[in-house]
Amino acid sequence: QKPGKLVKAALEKAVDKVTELVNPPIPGAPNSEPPSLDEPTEPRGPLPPKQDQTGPETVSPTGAPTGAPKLSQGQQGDFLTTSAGARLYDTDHSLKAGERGPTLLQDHHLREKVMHFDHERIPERVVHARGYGAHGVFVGYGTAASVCKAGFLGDGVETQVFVRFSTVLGSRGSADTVRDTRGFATKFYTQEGNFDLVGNNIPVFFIQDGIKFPDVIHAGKPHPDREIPQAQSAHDTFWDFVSTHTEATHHVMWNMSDRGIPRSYRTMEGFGVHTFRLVNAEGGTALAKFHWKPKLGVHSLVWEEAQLINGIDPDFHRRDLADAIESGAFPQWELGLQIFPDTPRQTFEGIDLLDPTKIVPEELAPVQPVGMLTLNRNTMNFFAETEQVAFHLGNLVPGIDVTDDPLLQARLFSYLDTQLTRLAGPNFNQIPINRPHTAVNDMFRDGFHQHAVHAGVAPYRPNTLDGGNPFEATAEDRPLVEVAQPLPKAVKVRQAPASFADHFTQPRLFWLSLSPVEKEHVVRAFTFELGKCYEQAVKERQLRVLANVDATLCAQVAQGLGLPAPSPTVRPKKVAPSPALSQIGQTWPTDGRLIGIVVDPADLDGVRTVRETILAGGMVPLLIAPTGGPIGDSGLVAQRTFLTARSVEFDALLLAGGPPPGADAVPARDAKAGAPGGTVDPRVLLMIQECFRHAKAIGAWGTGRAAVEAAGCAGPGVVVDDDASQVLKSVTALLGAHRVWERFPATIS
Ligand code: HDE
Repeated sequence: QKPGKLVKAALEKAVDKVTELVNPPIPGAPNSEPPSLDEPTEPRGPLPPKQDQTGPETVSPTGAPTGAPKLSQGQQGDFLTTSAGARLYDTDHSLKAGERGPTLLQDHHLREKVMHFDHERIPERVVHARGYGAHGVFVGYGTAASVCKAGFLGDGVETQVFVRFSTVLGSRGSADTVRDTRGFATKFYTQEGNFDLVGNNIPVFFIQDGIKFPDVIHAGKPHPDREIPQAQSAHDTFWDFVSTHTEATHHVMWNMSDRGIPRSYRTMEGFGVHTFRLVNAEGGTALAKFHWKPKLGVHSLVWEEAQLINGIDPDFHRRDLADAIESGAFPQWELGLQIFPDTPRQTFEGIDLLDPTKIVPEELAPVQPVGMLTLNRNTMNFFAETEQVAFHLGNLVPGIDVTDDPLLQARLFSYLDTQLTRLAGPNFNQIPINRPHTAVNDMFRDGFHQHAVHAGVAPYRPNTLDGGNPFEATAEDRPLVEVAQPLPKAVKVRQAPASFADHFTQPRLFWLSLSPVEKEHVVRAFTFELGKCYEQAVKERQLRVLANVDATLCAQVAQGLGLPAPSPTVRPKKVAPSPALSQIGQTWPTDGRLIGIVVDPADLDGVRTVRETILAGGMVPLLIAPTGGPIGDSGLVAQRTFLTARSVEFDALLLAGGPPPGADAVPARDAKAGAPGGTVDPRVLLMIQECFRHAKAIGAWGTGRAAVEAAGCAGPGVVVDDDASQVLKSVTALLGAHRVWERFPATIS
């Protein structure tokens, strides 16, 4: 083509686009029914558009609105624009000298688009990189008033919160159900400023002094030569570290227990770990530990299940949380406090409260409920919220202060420091998710990513040019005041107190508090993890550590490793078990539990009734059929197929079935298994067998029983009956105990 023709064609195209711009097509009515939000697992149309996220008004130092637009400006208006707001007519073709010609440097849109894309990733967190967040509300009970004056704990006071759950070791794209500690970080947007409770699901930590944090993390992260293994503690450097640092033993016991593989974020406890100092309205102080108690109980996966899930659904925990919130099954945790007198020794019943490797058993200091957290809103944008949220345990409010726990003290430095790099500059508290929901009037200025438009001229104190603003708060204005804690007479040393030296009594306390099944799981976890190590010396050293915890534990792990069990080197102290540490033995609500139903065309009425009863009970039914789509003309839709379903997704499994052959005219069933001749599809068999192995309740009615029989599964927790509703009733009752514990072989008493 001649250049003239090319120019003409380009011009025509541009004119067409501009005409379209000037006369934009009228947005049509939504092309689908308004989607129902009550059951996220059903196929459905797109969600309604979400409101744009707006940050608080930008305020000048004198408190007057600056008139500047609100912070968040995502997706305003209908048209695609440049970041400077110019409307664009084409984002699919770069500007070229002719259709086949070179791309022109002047194409600002191309350069801007690619430049921005190139910089979309920010450094992941150095620990806790993989996480998932949700919004919620915290309501105080007022029961903490005698010990803590924090306004958000007041009776009926509602405070917005954002919670981020995380694993510790894995990278941002790692799997959810690895064996690891989980982070449980909560930002309370209180009227007195943000309070961050940055806790874990394990109440103790690996180390007693923050100076060792880089060491323990270097040991836990993948080996530096090959960057293997990802998100695992089952490797030599981890066990090399913990076996040479016996202070880590208590945390390791928890990690190797079922606590290291939670079923869901919703079924995890949370702990502030450190002891904090509380102040009441009269200025009196008390020491306290924070606890989050999940309303659904503490519940875990079994190890084989966790490993399978890592491949089958690496997003298992985040999906579970988001689905539950979207379906209205809002997860709840009660905040509780263990309160101790603030004595000069800072100990309770002989336990050093400044040692973060120690708990205080609940039997000695009960957890007193002070408020309720409800997570009720999913994030709108993962990056903006979950990725950019910046927690810091220095974010305190009047009534809560830190203690001299040397782990806590190092953390006070680390979080600010790490955010500087991760969020590229010092203004990260201006990011919408981090902004307090109360007036901010600091004298910090400028810096990368400064979003506030400070109108004053005198960011210093005292000043006369900004009318003296900002003013310092007086006692009546509820300022954040550090407790005037007297210091012990001391000399500067790099030493730990003698009370930090007992590394075995509490690991033993934990072990002795577990039920036989839980102990069995701990033995298997140690055996698995050490079995993955290559270095014989590491395994032997860790066995010597276990010998000082408990002889049975040590002997069983040693047997699994094929090594001799060493003798203890430390005489165990007498210790009373703490029943509160066991996860087994109670009945819990079944809200949000997932029940798989292998449908049978011979009993669609039964399936429909069971499905409705499950929904009415606040649980989630998932229909599994040989193929996807509508199931006959029943109005039911298959949510999983034999190809997409795997047992690990369900908390219980039901197998529907018509009346037994001969009972009436219905032919022998073959549709359940989707296979001819009445043989059971091997994928259904596998589902039943895995559920059985993982101690899940299984129910079958009618000819559904045949599949259970074919799988060779019988015994406790396998419910068969002709009446579907009876089966469901029994299975729901079993779910309340989480698992059919009797199914695990108990070799330890
Ligand atoms: Fe953290 N920790 N930590 N940590 N931690 C971080 O801060 C650190 C510790 C915890 O969802 C980092 O913003 C040191 C105990 C959670 O964004 C970093 C020490 C507990 C999260 C950091 C500890 C925690 C972090 C990495 C030893 C339980 C995720 C990214 C002195 C009480 C927060 C970041 C989120 C994150 C340092 C020990 C909990 C590097 C130095 C003990 C839940 O600053």
